[in-house]
Amino acid sequence: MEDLEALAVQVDDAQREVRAIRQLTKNRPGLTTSEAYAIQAMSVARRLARGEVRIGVKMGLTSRAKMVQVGVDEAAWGRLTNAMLLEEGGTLSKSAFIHPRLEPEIAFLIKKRLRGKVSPLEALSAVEAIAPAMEVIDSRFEKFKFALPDVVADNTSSSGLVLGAWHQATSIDFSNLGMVMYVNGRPMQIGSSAAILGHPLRSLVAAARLTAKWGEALEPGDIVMSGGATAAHPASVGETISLEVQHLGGCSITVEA
Ligand code: OOG
Ligand code: MG
Repeated sequence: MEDLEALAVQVDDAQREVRAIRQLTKNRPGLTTSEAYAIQAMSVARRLARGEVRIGVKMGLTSRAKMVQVGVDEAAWGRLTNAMLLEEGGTLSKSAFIHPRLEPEIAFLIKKRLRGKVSPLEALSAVEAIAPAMEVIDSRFEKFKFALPDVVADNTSSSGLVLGAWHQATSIDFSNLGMVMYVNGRPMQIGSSAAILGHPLRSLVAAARLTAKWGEALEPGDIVMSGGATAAHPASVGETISLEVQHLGGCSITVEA
């Protein structure tokens, strides 16, 4: 456990000091995914001890495009805190990140507790609203390279999120909505919400199941990020990156030095 705590300090320090570190599995080839989730819990506990507040969870690697981009083919989850929230229409300061990338996602706002094995219908009835969202991921590992235990220990690269307007989930069929991520007005990544496990609701079902495995639940008021529908876009200074989701509107952010 002490040994895992030391690894938690490593990833937490890398995040705070905006400094890439060596993959944990290079020094610890036997590191398991279970140990990695313990490291993640410890490193996020350090953030919470510094005053950050938990605001929900994120799913990652829930689309083929994402799995192919990073070479990891299993979905994983991470924790979101209030310090990660970026203002919609605002700026992302690139110097606060190592090598940030943006991903087009669908976010859920939870109104009823979800824990463990739930049906898609139960999951849907626990959703207050859905929103177009972009996640900022910023692997703490050199060259954005990792194996599953590394990325899990690193809170699944989580580092920021931008949310568009919330919409009542029951009024929209969000199984297959067009999603376009623009860079300075040019379409850069084009996909569909169907790329997220076939239906973003499946990502929510998976989030309830996976978090319960580690003793957690999705709580009323939580935000759940369903995972990138396309490959992530590496952010460059001067870019305005925006997402448009069919029927849901969009959100945007401008990258500054
Ligand atoms: C891992 C996190 C992936 C997503 O939406 O698929 C993720 C990474 O690619 O660094 O957040
Ligand atoms: Mg993501």
